Amino acid sequence: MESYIQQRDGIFKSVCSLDCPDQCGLLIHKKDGKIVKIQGDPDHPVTQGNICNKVRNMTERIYDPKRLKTPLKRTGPKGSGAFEPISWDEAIETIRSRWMELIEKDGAESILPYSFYGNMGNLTAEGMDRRFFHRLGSSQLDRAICTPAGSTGYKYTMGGSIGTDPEHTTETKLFIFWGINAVSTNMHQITIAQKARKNGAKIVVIDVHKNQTGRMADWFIPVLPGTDSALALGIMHVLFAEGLADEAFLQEYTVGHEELRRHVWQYDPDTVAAITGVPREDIIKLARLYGKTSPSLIRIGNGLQHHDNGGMIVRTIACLPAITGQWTVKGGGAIKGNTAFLAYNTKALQRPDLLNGRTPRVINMNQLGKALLEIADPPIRSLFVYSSNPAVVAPEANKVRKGLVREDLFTVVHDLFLTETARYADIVLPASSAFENTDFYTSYWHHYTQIQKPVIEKYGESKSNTEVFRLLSEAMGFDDEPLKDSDEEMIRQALDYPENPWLEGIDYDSLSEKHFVKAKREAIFPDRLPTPSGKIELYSKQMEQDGYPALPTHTPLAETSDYPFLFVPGPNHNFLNSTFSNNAKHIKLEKEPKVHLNIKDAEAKGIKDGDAVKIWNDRGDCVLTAAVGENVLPGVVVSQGLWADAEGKNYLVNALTPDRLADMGGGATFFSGKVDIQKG
Ligand SMILES: Nc1nc2c(c(=O)[nH]1)N[C@H]1C(S)=C(S)[C@@H](COP(=O)(O)OP(=O)(O)OC[C@H]3O[C@@H](n4cnc5c(=O)[nH]c(N)nc54)[C@H](O)[C@@H]3O)O[C@H]1N2
Ligand SMILES: Nc1nc2c(c(=O)[nH]1)N[C@H]1C(S)=C(S)[C@@H](COP(=O)(O)OP(=O)(O)OC[C@H]3O[C@@H](n4cnc5c(=O)[nH]c(N)nc54)[C@H](O)[C@@H]3O)O[C@H]1N2
Ligand code: SF4
Ligand SMILES: [Mo]
Repeated sequence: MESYIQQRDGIFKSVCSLDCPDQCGLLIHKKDGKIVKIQGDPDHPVTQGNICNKVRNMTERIYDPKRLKTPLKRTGPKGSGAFEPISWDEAIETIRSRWMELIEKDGAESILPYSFYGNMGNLTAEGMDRRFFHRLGSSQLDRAICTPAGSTGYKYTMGGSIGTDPEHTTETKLFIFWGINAVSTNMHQITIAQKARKNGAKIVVIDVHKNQTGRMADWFIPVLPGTDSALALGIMHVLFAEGLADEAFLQEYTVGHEELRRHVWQYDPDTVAAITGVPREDIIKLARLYGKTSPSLIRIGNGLQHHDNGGMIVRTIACLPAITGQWTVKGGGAIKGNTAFLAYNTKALQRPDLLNGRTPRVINMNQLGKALLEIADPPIRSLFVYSSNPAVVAPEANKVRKGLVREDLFTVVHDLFLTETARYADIVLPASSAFENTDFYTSYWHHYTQIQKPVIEKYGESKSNTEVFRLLSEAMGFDDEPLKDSDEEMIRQALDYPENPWLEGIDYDSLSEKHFVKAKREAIFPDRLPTPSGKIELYSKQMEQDGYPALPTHTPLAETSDYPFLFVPGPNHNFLNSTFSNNAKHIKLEKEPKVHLNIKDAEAKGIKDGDAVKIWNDRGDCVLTAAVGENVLPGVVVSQGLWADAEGKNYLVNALTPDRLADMGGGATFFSGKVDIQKG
């Protein structure tokens, strides 16, 4: 396998591995075999040489002395962080023998893998690991922590993860950033919008928090959490009432527009204002702006879907561009995600055939605590965590930790660092960084597939995810050929996928030569939408069959407790979920974990800017620093960032979040919890 490792000096093309839509092209500068600088690749058509601070400072993380060099075994109580180094042979043999015992006694379903996208490389995130666990017949994980509520909702309307080509949005005249903190989480869409603004484009931001993104907008519209369906329905009401709908488009490309027109009559601006907190005049003004500006783009964020009603919210917003006929306008439409254009052969990569007819139970990753504490038949007796940090990122964190501390749970964690989760492990395995691995990457925003070849040697004795699962396969005595495939072979298999015509010309060789190759996107209209009708489904029979209202509808949040504040604990600018929360440089940039509250609420509670604030509910508590102002509406408190455990501090926001599932896709409901606050 070709790699750049042997070349000790030079500049090498690479790709950002983080769970971020932008998936930047990178240039890695090496001197004496070490990375000395990370820069954006100016040749990358979308990201054009700009990268975020997080990754500009990535060398701090790659060479952080805290990085794990060898496997470890636990020597003290779970959670205490007492470990000693062991060899890979001992680590693998320990896992093998414990698993053999468990399989004998309780069956393979007593073992649960737990992973997410700490590294977005497709081989790393869903390659050899899936093959291995399929062969093992372990319990399966429903990886529902991030997008499925919204993706399911969007799919009901549009048929799949298909949106506007971001490269076309240079022509857009109206950007609506809806429930997305894009300055932090999709910075290149902001760069494009800023450029378009120089040509007269307007930027509207609809959010529960006037954060960096809200502050750069031409118009910021604050909304109450979980009420965005009502707002979208109110916009539809005005569009239809004032003749701003594109009747020709509706006629040709949608189903159910007559039903929708009648249905939204009830969502008049006064009704909607009472639900959303957006004044009636603003609803009308927004609808007129949207109805009269073309091309317009709605960038639908992930914040929206982390609510009890998140699937329906996204389903509803996704109807808007159809009403104004934006899908046939270059630079018009919406982007929730764009993964369909880069869909590859997941069966060939993940090999579900290795299940051999077995159908192991599926456990939703949003309910890890519940699963560890309550599942009985058979109980989960072993957890293998990789590319994720559930002790910090999963909801109901106290339940999760109570599960992790179980003496009879055999836990293995594969990571680059001794994370909060790893501290509960019996065996810790050191992971190589993305720059040390081979992989291919498919953005969920732009249309490029990219390749990563190893740039530096593996740190210490660390190993990639594919290596670890090959080793485990061998140790378990699994002889199946797919468990022995090389990384290059897996990339070739995954990209061999004639079923996706957009992928034509993207393969291992073209990627090796060009580093990034664009999907051959063609127009998806008039009749190529993958919905049951082939059209945009404003009325969805499928939804009706699945037990939802067929038309977009507002439903209130589900929490029944009486706590007075809605709590929205989102991500922050300088971390990537919990990644970087343990790196000194990134912590310094982020300063401290804040909780934003409205001045009226702060006064009523006697809280001043800079005070420590205790936030609590029945599930748990945490203590953050008050940022008092008018950046959130009264009744709403917003925190930013998934902070690492710090001595003497309690920053664990997920101690308060519910493990209820969203209305669709088994999604998480991080932002639908209620809390109380006091000076702490
Ligand atoms: N810097 C940085 N970038 C990241 C990440 C990170 O942690 N840090 N995480 C990555 C990942 S995994 C993801 S999923 C994405 C997430 O990034 P985004 O898609 O931006 O999603 P969030 O930041 O979760 O929430 C977006 C916004 O939704 C708002 N919000 C919450 N509830 C509501 C509501 O009911 N209505 C409205 N209108 N707004 C609401 C929040 O205040 C927030 O500003 O970012 C990715 N990129
Ligand atoms: N309160 C609240 N909670 C949230 C969210 C929120 O907005 N609010 N956002 C949710 C969302 S959208 C998401 S996507 C999840 C994200 O949750 P996670 O996917 O767990 O994300 P990270 O916390 O970044 O943890 C990733 C871990 O993977 C490790 N890692 C990186 N590369 C590799 C590798 O190649 N191999 C191995 N084995 N490990 C690797 C990193 O070191 C890191 O410890 O968090 C969710 N949790
Ligand atoms: S985290 Fe996002 S913006 Fe930063 S370098 Fe990676 S892909 Fe680009
Ligand atoms: Mo996410």
